[in-house]
Amino acid sequence: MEIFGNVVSGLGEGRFFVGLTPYKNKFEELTGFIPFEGTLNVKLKHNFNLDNFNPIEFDGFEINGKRYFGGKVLLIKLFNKHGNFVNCAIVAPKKTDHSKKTLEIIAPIQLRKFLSLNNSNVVKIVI
Ligand code: FMN
Repeated sequence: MEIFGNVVSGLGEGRFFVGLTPYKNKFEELTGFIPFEGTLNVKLKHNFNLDNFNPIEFDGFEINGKRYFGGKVLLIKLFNKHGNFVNCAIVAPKKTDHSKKTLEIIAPIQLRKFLSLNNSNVVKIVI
């Protein structure tokens, strides 16, 4: 299945969460890569329901009495317009500011740099 979307900016909060050791460890276990500390946001034209694609669920945890939510991950390939791609994953935290049209993507490397992506560039997601 192929989905197209546009690169958009976030508030940079994804970076904080992905950088937390418990999330990092979970993502390494579930995806096989240590995630770069940051998420790439991709905006779609339509709502996207991760549950249609058998995502892997992960549990939340607590640090110093603060609760961090669990969520779901789905392995994908992300392509730029030149056909270059990276194996990465969609992360859908249970609690997020994003609508169902925006996907947060984690990868072993900085996607914007490696795939030469700027805001509004079209990307292809292959599930
Ligand atoms: N938001 C929360 O309020 N509580 C959480 O426990 C939480 N866990 C998250 C875990 C991960 C791995 C990610 C990527 C995000 C999480 N968020 C959580 C969502 C962020 O608050 C925010 O909505 C989202 O990452 C958007 O960030 P951005 O503006 O950088 O795109």
